[in-house]
Amino acid sequence: MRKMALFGGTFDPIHQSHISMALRLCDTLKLDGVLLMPTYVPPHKMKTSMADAADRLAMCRLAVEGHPSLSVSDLEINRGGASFTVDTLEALSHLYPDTQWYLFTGADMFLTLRTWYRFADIARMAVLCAVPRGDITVEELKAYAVQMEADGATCYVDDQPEDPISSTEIRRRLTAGESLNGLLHPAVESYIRQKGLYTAAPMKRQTPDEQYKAIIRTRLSDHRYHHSLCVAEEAARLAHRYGGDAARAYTAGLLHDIMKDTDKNAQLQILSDFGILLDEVEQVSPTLWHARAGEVFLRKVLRIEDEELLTAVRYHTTGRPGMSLLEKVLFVADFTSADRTYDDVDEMRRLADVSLEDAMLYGIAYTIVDLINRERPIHPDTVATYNALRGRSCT
Ligand code: DGI
Ligand code: FE
Ligand code: FE
Repeated sequence: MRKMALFGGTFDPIHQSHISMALRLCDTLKLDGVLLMPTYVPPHKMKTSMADAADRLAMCRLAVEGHPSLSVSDLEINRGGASFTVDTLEALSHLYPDTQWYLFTGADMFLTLRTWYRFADIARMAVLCAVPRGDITVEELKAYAVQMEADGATCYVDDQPEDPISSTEIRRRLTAGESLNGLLHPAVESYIRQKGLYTAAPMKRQTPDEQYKAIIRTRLSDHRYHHSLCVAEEAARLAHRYGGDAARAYTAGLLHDIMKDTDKNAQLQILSDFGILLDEVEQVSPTLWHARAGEVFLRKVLRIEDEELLTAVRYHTTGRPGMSLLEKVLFVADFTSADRTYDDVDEMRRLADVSLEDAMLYGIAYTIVDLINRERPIHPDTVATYNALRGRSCT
């Protein structure tokens, strides 16, 4: 039987002691994983400084990156409205059969558990866990646990107190412009700063492209960041030349390699978190993962909904038959951007200005030859794209 914990909270924002506590309890209780569940907060209950649900969710996803045992669920946020813990546990039992659940609650919440809606059912479905903190001692928690156990619950009270940092203190520091030194995951901190969250006077609104640049800057090496800016410029130029939407092509260029420098295991993790199965060639070709993981990251974490842009990112490495103008532009721009220096780059650039299809064919042929020389498998989408373009140029 699997052992999983449900760790609910507003996570406004999620901070490093949430993560270290989740990791520590996961280890101590020998759990297979911890599911972070940011709670929905109805608009009328939101304090003015509170981040909205999409931002809280995005920050959680950034904070768990690189921790395979931690994952994030949008169940309660997507459900909207108030969620009772008992309903969430019931939903999770269906989603994760054969799983023993553990419920992590804050020390203050733990001391009210017996008053929760359908407490008996909660106690039947989950082991109730708590961690002491400054004002609430282990003894106090254990005394309450004994009472709950008399009512049939199973409890676990940890004896190591929680770190004293709190989200309230973090928000106060952010509003006051004080340093956070290490209290937040760097990606969460830059997300907060980019989006101007928790500041009393929100900063001048950044355009989406400015936000995206800041986000890729923290995720990519200098070299890859430079490449992304060059691909953005080149994609905008090509889109303009062929009568497409240059602004959208620019954005696609900025974002296309967003997962390229992410740890390979973290790339696999985001794919499996969202139920993406890799085909046989993908399984043995880590260079193909960043395109698929990139699409998922843009969709789920950055909440981009432009399907054509998402598709362009997904297929930017292999191509696919029947690509749209935006997809072709991104695909070609990745070969002809100003930072590229391979042998045939001049020929490729010349072709790109004559015909996007001719340039794609040349680029794919080059890739296929290179893959054969390196004894690497060729993805079926690459082959299908090559054949479709070849067929076109033969007729
Ligand atoms: O991310 P970039 O380096 O800018 O460029 P890209 O996304 O086109 O990735 C190029 C890499 O992907 C290169 O190492 C070759 C690899 N690749 C491209 N097509 C295939 C492929 N690998 C396999 N196994 N099969 C393919 O069809
Ligand atoms: Fe790429
Ligand atoms: Fe690229």
